[in-house]
Amino acid sequence: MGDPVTRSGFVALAGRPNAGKSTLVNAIVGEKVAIVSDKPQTTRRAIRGVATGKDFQVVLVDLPGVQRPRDALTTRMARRVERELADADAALVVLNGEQGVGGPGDHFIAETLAKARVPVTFAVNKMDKLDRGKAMAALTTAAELAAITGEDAEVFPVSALTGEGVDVLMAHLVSLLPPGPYLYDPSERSDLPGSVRVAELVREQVLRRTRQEVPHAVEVKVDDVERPRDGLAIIRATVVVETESQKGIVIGSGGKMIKAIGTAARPEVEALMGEHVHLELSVRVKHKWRGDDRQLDRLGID
Ligand SMILES: Nc1nc2c(ncn2[C@@H]2O[C@H](COP(=O)(O)OP(=O)(O)OP(=O)(O)O)[C@@H](O)[C@H]2O)c(=O)[nH]1
Ligand SMILES: [Mg+2]
Repeated sequence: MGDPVTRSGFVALAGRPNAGKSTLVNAIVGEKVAIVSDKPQTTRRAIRGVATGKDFQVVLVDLPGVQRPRDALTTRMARRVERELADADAALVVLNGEQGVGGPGDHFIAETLAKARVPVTFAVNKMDKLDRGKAMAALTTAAELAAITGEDAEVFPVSALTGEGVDVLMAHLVSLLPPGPYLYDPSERSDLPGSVRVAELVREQVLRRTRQEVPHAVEVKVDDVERPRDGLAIIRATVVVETESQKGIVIGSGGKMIKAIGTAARPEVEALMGEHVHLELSVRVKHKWRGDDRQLDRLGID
């Protein structure tokens, strides 16, 4: 007998905004590779999270929630979703069990994937929030959606938050991948550059503290990193907003809000970088950056 065969490949996650795709990727990878919030459209880029085992490597492609494009930003997000799904070895549809499964958005996703040639798996997420009756109903509707994509599509109940059901789902995803070598160094967990991960950790704290239009209007960019001595990084980052009033909200009275954002982000940034960090945040207005392709290029959203 030879060595056990390694299976490896890309599993792209599709689902409506807020379904818990990023939470699920983090749970499988075992590290926060994607930020999470209760606001829809948290994820703006494709983020590869790498889960490596003795005989498998699953590269999970976390994606923006599937939605109707409204501006240059959401158009880019939708195109990215299409491209990544076309390139993946398998697709995982994440359904929001708490919000109810089987709405027009879920149907659109199932019908889109029915035309794709990749194997499709469904996860009904947030099972921790469902009583028995609701759980049964969600799983039944999910099975109907799965039937649209093909007779092999299976449905798994999971809770990305508690981890329940995630191992069983993972074993199934691995079984869908072709034999092949590791695609990433097993020590890697994410393909995002460190500076983008830092910017995202700051944005996560902005999302937690703002409401309505503000979370959607915020982007964060790391401008530079200085190392005055070993083990200390001074990171300067800009929080970009669209209007003066949003700038006022993010700064807060007497600078309270921006200070709270920095204080909350710092421990996570330090954990990521493995050194002490001084975060210097400034806030800048870029009028209508979400509709401006040049700004999006500059912010690295493609
Ligand atoms: N109770 C419960 N909440 C969950 C679970 N998974 C995710 N959530 C919550 O659902 C919200 C959305 O989670 P995300 O992981 O950001 O969702 P997403 O699908 O990546 O959203 P977008 O990036 O906007 O498309 C957050 O508040 C999570 O804490 C779960 O299994 N149970
Ligand atoms: Mg997300």
